[in-house]
Amino acid sequence: MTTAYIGLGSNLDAPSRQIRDAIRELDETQGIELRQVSSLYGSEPMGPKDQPDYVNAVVEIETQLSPDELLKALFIIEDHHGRIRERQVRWGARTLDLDLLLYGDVQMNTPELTIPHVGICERPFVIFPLLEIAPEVEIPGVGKGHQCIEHMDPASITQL
Ligand code: PH2
Ligand code: MG
Ligand code: MG
Repeated sequence: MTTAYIGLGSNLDAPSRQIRDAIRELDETQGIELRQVSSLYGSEPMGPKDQPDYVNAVVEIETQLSPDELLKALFIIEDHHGRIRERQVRWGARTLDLDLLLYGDVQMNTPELTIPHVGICERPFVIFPLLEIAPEVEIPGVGKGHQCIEHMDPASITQL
């Protein structure tokens, strides 16, 4: 079993409900056990500004799935939420985004999957919810998670 962290984001079609439903679906997925769930956080969009604000959260899971199997499971849940990958603008609006943030102490970089996820340490809507449930988290290749927020404005996100 490996401890992994998943980042959830949504800014379309009742984002908070999308996030809550996705957390339930993760819990119901074979090979995934939900361990911890952060609060939901609201923030302005990173990227194009002509889209609604986002709701984000992070969950901790224990999993028997490999990173690739876990990524496939995340895609299936994203697809349930009507996410249309082909028509998507980079950093544009989406009903559900599930990002594999950390998988044990694994570091990998393939065309399909980069672990740790890029931007964990730079994005307030990822690092604050992650630290809420895992204050001592280590980001392989980066360092202590809490160091990431030293120069970050906590007001850039709102706990919902
Ligand atoms: N996700 C994006 C683009 N911009 N901004 C915030 N605040 N939160 C997100 O999850 C987010 C974003 C594309 O996945
Ligand atoms: Mg994302
Ligand atoms: Mg994604």
